[in-house]
Amino acid sequence: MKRRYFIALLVAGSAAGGVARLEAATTREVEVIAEKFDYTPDMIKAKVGQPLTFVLTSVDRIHGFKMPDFGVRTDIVPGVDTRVTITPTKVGKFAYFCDVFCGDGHEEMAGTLVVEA
Ligand SMILES: [Cu+2]
Repeated sequence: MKRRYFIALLVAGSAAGGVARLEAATTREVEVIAEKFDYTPDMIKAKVGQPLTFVLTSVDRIHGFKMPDFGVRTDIVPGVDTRVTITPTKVGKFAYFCDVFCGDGHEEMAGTLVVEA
């Protein structure tokens, strides 16, 4: 009886796009805006084991987004939402920074991901 109920829920869930909603509930999204020579926010908190999607946009020019500790690197293009998802596996502070030269001040363009247990 229990199993039948579970299957019925699965079918109903799929028909209503339940799989996509389930993902949305477990993956947190954080919007990151790039602009010479900052990221907003420049400090992001995350939890171990919880997927985190960065939604990256730029308001002026192409910037980069690099997080060596997570093997992430992408361009951030004005007018485009670029999505990158990570699942932190360890506690700590991890840097992200611009790796596309964008002018004087480029070297300062960085932020910190703080992963907590
Ligand atoms: Cu730059």
